[in-house]
Amino acid sequence: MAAGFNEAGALFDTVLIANRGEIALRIRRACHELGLKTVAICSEADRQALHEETADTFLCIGPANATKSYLNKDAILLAARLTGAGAIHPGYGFLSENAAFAEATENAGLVFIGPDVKSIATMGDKIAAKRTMIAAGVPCVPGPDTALPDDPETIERIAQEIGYPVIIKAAGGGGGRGMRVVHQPDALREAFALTREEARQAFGSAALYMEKFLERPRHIEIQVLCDTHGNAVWLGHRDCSMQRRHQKVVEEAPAPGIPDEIIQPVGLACVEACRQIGYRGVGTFEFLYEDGRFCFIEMNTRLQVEHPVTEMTSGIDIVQAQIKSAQGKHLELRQEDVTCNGHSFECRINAEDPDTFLPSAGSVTHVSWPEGEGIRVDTHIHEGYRVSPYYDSLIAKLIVHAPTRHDAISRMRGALAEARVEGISTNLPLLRALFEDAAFAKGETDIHYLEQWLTTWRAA
Ligand code: MV4
Repeated sequence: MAAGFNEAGALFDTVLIANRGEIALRIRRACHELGLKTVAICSEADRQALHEETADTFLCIGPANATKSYLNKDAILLAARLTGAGAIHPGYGFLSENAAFAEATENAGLVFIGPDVKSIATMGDKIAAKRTMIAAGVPCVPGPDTALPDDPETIERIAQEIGYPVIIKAAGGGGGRGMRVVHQPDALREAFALTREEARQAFGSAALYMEKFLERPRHIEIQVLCDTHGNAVWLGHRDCSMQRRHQKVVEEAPAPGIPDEIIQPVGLACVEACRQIGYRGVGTFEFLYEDGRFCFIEMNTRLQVEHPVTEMTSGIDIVQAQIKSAQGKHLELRQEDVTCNGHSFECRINAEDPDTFLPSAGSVTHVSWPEGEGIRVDTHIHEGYRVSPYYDSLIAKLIVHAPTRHDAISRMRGALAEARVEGISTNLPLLRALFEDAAFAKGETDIHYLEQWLTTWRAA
């Protein structure tokens, strides 16, 4: 028997789910549908919840503080060894894009359900990522694909060549961390020095790069799916512009109003990039879209929170597909088999204070979800569930699918009206108001829209 294979000749038959909340349940469901056993892990803060809701094997691996539990590599690998798990699914957040954890998992003889270590490391370095994309023909934001030097004159020359405004970003940043916009030459030196120091402190790498700053872009992303045999497809696109402080609030698929002939070559370039780097599993290419042009900014090497909107439009179970790819299975579909239908929205329902946006912990006294055609709810909460203050405030994702964008908005309005979560405060009132907004209904909103809208909504 080849190394790494179990008695049945499969790479693994048990998956340890190294996450919590709705995504842990989502992954468990996909595993069971594929005939795989699962092992759950939890922190002391989540122990009660797992006791109440799961018949699965579960191990409490550490205290509430995620550093000592969901981020504790050794504890997770030990849990896998003790339970006989053959693979680890990291979900999103936590260790999902941690190349060192992926490597330690493979060194322990286990399968990491995600891309290869080198792809994770390359995309974690935003300069290396950009260089990779340029080589593959993916359109990028104007600016060099090399780190900035220390010499002020050279930096000033680079900024002149790009044209103001520019943005300085940390190579080790991403997701909105470690970046600074510069509007005119006299602000460049200080912005550079401050970002350099932040990068050194926060990311362990002082490397910085510079780009043209796009002022009113939309955030559009492309979902890819790859096997380990050189096959890759893209599953359409999503618009994730409705965000506040880099936290997405509503996502939709497809991104509205994007001409097919503009996005097609971009999707094909993403697929080509995946082939060139030997990417495996699922991934997301993030773009800024402005004036009819796509500019790559980052690649996420994990399953994303908003994957359901693409599942709804493509009809493909992305989590199952990701796991099958990790099992070494051949991609069952070619690009021409991928057809996206209708329109889907996802609302992220957060346990948060409507005024301060601070997480609101407490006991859920009542919960009821809408049901019906084209409605899906991904959640881990139930009556009596105690929302703990330690983790992300996401408590549910309300997802709808309908033939047109207009129908999907109506369906979401009805679904939001029916949704009830009592005992804790949530952003449901905000979401209901947002789905009545005219500009949002037209699909004309950029990445700054929600924050502007919130200032008027909160004043009202
Ligand atoms: C930018 C940009 C404008 N121009 N890069 C923020 C998160 C990180 N992924 C990259 N980000 C941005 N990069 C250039 N050249 C504006 C943002 C940005 C943003 C991007 C996507 C979604 C929301 C955003 C909110 C503020 C700024």
